Amino acid sequence: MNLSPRRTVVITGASSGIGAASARHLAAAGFDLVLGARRLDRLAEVAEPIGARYHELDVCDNASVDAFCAFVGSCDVLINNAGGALGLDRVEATDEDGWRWMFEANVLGMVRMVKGLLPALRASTDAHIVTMGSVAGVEAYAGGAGYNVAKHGAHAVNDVLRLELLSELIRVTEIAPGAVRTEFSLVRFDGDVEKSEKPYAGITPLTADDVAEVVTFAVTRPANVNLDYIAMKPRQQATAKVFHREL
Ligand code: NJP
Repeated sequence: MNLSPRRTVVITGASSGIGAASARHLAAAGFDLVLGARRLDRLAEVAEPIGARYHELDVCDNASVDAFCAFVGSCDVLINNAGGALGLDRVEATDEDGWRWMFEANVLGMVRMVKGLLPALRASTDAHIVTMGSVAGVEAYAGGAGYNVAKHGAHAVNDVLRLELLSELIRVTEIAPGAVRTEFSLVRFDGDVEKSEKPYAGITPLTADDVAEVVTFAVTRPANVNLDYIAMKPRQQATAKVFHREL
């Protein structure tokens, strides 16, 4: 049993965007943090100012996940945030490698982390698994198939975990944002700045801090409360692709 009064949160994909913002918010809320991502320099920039421990992590690689989980030690809250989208192609133009990466990162990456940290979570008196899903995990859109498949998959795994871990009282929460201004779009469009700006044209998107506040709220509820699924979007977004743009 981990009897430390300070709870430890592990965040994957903490080198930028929502993961980095969540690290800052949760550190301010009094949690101990262990952060993982592939870009160590960026991870250090997030971790060092807030006194977080950090270690290189590629959730697509079993050996990397094993090494990271060995480094973690105790864990009360696992935040599966690592992931993202690649491309916006019609099904007929499917890039299979892109689909494979999305499935690896968003679905199997989460599964590997859960498998790796379940022993530590089981040793906690109040364990919680939070996963960053997406509006794309419950809604399809043209050009979204590869990402839709991945985030629908992550959504399903979350629902399964909530059932399988029920008798162990491990909380399972999915947070599903709409448009958030992070590096997400730049990654999706392979560094093409012009294309990556288009989803934000004429709207005020969510910020990573907006989502981090919700992450913090979810993991600071009393132990008897589980927030199963939280959808959040900018005021100007109604569905995955329907926006009120002021152009
Ligand atoms: O994007 P970004 P977000 N192993 O690109 C890491 C979901 N979401 O913060 O490894 C380990 O700034 C990567 O780190 P690095 C989205 O699907 C977003 O928006 O150093 N880490 C970076 O820290 C994702 O699940 C929006 O490159 C890996 C982080 O992931 C989550 O929100 C909308 C990794 C990505 O940060 C955070 O994304 C939505 C790997 N193999 C859902 N691959 C949105 N922004 O609009 C990537 O519905 N990372």
